[in-house]
Amino acid sequence: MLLNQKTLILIKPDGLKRRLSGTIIQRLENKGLRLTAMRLLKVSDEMARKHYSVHEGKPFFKDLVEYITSDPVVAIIMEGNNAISVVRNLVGATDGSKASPGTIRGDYAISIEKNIIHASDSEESYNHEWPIFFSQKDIVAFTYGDEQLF
Ligand code: FUP
Repeated sequence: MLLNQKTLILIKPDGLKRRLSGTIIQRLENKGLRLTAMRLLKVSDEMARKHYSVHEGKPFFKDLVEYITSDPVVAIIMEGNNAISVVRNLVGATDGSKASPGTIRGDYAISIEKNIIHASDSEESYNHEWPIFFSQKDIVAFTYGDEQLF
């Protein structure tokens, strides 16, 4: 069990523009995850290329960068037990048309490009991703009033 593990979440432009930010944050909070940092921002070309650097050279890289920079995103760090795998399971498969019902993508996405949300897939990814969107001073330590219930 990885206690208080952090993960980087992006509500992508399609999620934001479809007014799904509140729903997505609610689903993650309901699971027992804690908000640790959050901001609304327009991703620059440089940030996008860095964030998706593992996909550089792949056929979809250009479209991916164009898409994530097209409109704002909500960038979030959430924290909790095994947060990286917990959030990946809640997010569902990459292709919304194949993601299981009950997952965020399964419930709200029907394509692979516009799939609503990004979430770190490993500690290595998290360590690469979070400094693109946040600095140390953005990380806020607090506890909800009901944490002993989770
Ligand atoms: P995920 O970790 O589920 O977000 O998916 P990946 O890291 O494999 O891919 C990152 C993003 O690239 C996806 F959210 C959507 C996009 N993508 C495509 O557009 N086409 C593909 O074949 C694979 C990924």
